[in-house]
Amino acid sequence: HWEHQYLDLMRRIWTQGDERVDRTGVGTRSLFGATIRFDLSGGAMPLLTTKRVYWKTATRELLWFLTGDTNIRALCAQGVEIWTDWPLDRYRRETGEAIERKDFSARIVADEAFAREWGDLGPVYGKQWVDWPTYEPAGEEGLFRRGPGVNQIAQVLESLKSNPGSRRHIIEGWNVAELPAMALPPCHKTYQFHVSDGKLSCLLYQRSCDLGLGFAFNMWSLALLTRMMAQQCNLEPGEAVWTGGDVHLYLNHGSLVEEQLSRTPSGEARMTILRRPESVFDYRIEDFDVSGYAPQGHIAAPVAV
Ligand code: DHF
Ligand code: TMP
Repeated sequence: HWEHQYLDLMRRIWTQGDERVDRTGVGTRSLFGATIRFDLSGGAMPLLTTKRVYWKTATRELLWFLTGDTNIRALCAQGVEIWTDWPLDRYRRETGEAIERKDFSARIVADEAFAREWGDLGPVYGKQWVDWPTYEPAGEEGLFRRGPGVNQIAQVLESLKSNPGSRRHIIEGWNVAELPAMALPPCHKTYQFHVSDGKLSCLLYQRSCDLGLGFAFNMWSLALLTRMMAQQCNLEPGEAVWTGGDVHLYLNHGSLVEEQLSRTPSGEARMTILRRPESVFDYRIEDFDVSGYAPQGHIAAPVAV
């Protein structure tokens, strides 16, 4: 079962990882450099079965990226709270107000001006994926103005169709000039697509991975994006290859690690895309049907902010 790659990595990090104090102050055990591969043929999807993964939440996040939006308002309005903690943290720090998360989220949804001021994550994934900023000379020497943004997703789709053998099918989130303005610099930062034998594969390079929490979402989204891109350029799904740089387990995830390592993977989730939208930007949550997913129970774990 593919999931043994994940469980083995988890065990290795927990027992042999380098223990260190990290940015969040929580502390991690970490290992540098790991790869997990998954064969997407036949509709198979890399959903962990040793805990329930909320794939619809992860799907809503990916669809939100593709709209180019970087404000959590659209997520909160759908009940998706996975990005709420970072704007909430900033709000509490800057106003000193001890607001509850659910009240903050409700206000983001109800009050557009409030959302504009407090709900934006800066130029993160969505912005870089579909509107990477460019600059062009403007009049006087040394002055520049904004040029048209680059839609990397559309460009890669175009290059997959016109030049499938290319080694340049890349979507990049790491915009060095804009990192200071982002709530978090991108973790899943580079996606490279590859066409071979009529099949579309994708390799994700994730510079930093919370193996207990974020990974399940990142692996799902990698596969989902590959399936959508494959459908749009009439290719069969190939492989999803995940590579991590600093792969870590937070020290307060001990009970999750113990519980998950005691479980045995079983079954295989499959996904059908019920419709072929006009473009990669027109998918909706109802377009995805997952069958055969019978995971063990969800395991809650705290997120380090
Ligand atoms: N920071 C840290 N420390 N770890 C992360 O995984 C992480 N992920 C981010 C932003 N910052 C992060 C964005 N992605 C959850 C999943 C993905 C995600 C953020 C949070 C999460 O809390 N998942 C829970 C609950 C999901 C839900 O309530 O729907 C889970 O059990 O999967
Ligand atoms: P860092 O910026 O200091 O590396 O912290 C980011 C943390 O968030 C780190 O634990 C990795 C985790 N993370 C994921 O694992 N997946 C994600 O998609 C995101 C956004 C973050």
